[in-house]
Amino acid sequence: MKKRLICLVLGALMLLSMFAACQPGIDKSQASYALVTKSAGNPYNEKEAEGFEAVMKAVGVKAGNYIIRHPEAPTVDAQIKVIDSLISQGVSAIAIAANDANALSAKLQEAKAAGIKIVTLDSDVAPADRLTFCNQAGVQQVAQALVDAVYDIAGGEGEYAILSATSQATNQNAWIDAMKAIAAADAKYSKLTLVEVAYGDDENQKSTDQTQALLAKYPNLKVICAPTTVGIAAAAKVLQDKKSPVKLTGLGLPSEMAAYIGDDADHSCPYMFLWNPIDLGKLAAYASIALVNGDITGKVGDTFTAGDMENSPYTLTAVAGAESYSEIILGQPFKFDSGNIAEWAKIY
Ligand code: RAM
Repeated sequence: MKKRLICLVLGALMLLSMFAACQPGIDKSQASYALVTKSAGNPYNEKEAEGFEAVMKAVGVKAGNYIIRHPEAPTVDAQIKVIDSLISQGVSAIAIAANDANALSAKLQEAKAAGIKIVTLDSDVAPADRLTFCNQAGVQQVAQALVDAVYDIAGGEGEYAILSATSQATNQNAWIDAMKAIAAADAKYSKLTLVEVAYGDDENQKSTDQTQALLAKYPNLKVICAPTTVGIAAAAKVLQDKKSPVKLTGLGLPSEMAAYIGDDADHSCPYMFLWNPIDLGKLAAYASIALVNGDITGKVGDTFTAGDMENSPYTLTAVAGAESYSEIILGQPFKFDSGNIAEWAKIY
């Protein structure tokens, strides 16, 4: 009797181990996760990385098994170099904030063919080149908040300019296109004139130079809208140092903008928006893990848990205009003004 029981238990154990061996990716302890940001030297990207790393540590991924890469410049070439090295290292997943919507396609397809799960965050690629996109806030919501801010700060009429990041950045281009569409569709905005979209390439000096050029070119300029944390910080300093009457809004990192936010003539930016970039990095980490574990495949309707994150569990929803592809919306754009900037500046 005893013998038969032992045989049964041993048999069951053997079956179990055979089953485990057949399961792809069953040895989760060996999975490795990479984060590729847009570029080095941008504190926003460092905050994303902070969130990504915090999750990796919290779920017990070993130090060597998560890799954070800030490419040397916000360019496709710099990202391709990094992806090449990640493919040869054989990572399990890459979370990337793309510097171009299309030019990474071949390299991402190569990574996919090597069995790597691709997820985007912050700045997307063509949906067929990734499994899902961690979207900081809906494109429409961001664009609406920015158009309304320009309208409000300009007093409903006059010239405004946009100071963007690189001309290829998917996220900035999506917001700018949506801003133009919103402004064109409603007569309310008809007295606002967009004079130029300038590009500071998410570099401080270039953004500073572009701000100065805008001021020189458009003497009637009322507002600059910079949907980039690098651009807005550079423009804020130029305008405030010059005591310029031109006002600023856009997307800024509270820690970099605290000195410039205020309602009086001494401050260049009455208010601005952002989301929590640390949480965006966390979301990308949890999405990567869920993809590697097979908890989600990237299809619309998939759900996954994300530790103690506020909106966990998250659901993959359809991308507007490309309904068979998914994205994960982190939340809503959040407004920072003189009333709350000091508190948020301590966090990110
Ligand atoms: C810059 C980057 C980033 C963008 C923020 C708002 O740091 O361009 O991609 O999301 O600004």
